[in-house]
Amino acid sequence: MAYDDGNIFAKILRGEIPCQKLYEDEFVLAFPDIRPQAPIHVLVVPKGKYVSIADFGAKASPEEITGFWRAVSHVARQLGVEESGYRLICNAGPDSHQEVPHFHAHILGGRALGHLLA
Ligand code: IU
Repeated sequence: MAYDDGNIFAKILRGEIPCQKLYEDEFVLAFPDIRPQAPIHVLVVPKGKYVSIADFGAKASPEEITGFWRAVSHVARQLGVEESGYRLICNAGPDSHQEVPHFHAHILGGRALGHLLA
């Protein structure tokens, strides 16, 4: 799938739509999900234009990949869930209900999460 510059996260990254910035560096922007599924539900979005985790893994530079995952764990620490624990979810494709075609990770925490993901 080709990257669509009109997707909502692209607009947020360009500053066309506001968000509550929780963390930003050269590689990522992190902000709360508008439909939180847990007391803490934050999205970490790479600044590069990647549709999916497959696209990210195939096309991103080693610096971008390292920067992204470092930022994810940094944000989790910043949110105070490093000790209590949290779940990372990266939806990919129709069966996962990936809604926004710009790769991102969900950080979910702040309560005991269920054992099953489905
Ligand atoms: P998904 O993995 O692509 O399904 O996740 C997209 C998420 O983006 C989903 O949890 C939405 O609630 C969230 N979201 C948002 O935070 N802000 C928005 O303007 C839109 C979706 I549209």
